[in-house]
Amino acid sequence: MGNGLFFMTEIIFATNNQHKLLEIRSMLENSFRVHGLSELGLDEDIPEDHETLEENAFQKAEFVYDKLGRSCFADDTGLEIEALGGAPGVYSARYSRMGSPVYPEMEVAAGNIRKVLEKMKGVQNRTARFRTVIALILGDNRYTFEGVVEGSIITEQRGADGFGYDPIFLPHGSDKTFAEMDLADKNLVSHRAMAVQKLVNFLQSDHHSIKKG
Ligand code: ITT
Repeated sequence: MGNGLFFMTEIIFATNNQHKLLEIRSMLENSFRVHGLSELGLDEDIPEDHETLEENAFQKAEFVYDKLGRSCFADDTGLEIEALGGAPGVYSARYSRMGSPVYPEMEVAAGNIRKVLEKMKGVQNRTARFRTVIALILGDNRYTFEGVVEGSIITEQRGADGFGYDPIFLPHGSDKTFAEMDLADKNLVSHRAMAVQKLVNFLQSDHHSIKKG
């Protein structure tokens, strides 16, 4: 952390997802104060309509940077299932609302899980990965950090913690799904944790430090 006089203590996380905010806050609690958007009075839906995680992550970060004029980062995450050709991937958030089948009557996360389980019925190759891309805007500069966790899709939901696709994702080497892990355990191995660790290493390196206060 350089000469100890300079370090970034505050950063804005451009997300509307309270689960992501909780995860990242808990990872960074000893080094950064992470501000979510609602505490900054920004409650609008942030558009994300590109074809890659990286473009979407930048779209979210740029949106917030334009509104607030302050350095910030955003996270775009996808679940990539090998047997489905990488789907839902960049469309993970709205999977149950597009293509076929659709589950408009179900809450989105429940519908997304239902659709994956439906598409994976009888499929032998269950290999999948979560990929997170974090886009950071620091003044005039733009950076990305990626985290990936390999695992598999199970045949029935397990666990009540976490969010999104966590109940059907079993990380390699674990007998618990992400939804059966507490926050601290998920943060030891998750895609998001890996991307955040790279972000932190970068922010804490001498060259990119920002003056405290
Ligand atoms: P923001 O864009 O506001 O950050 P979001 O929920 O729209 O929030 P993404 O577009 O990155 O975030 O999420 C894509 C989908 O993947 C969405 O359905 C999430 O619930 C799911 N997802 C993201 N991270 C996940 C994780 O760690 N575990 C399980 N599902 C996750």
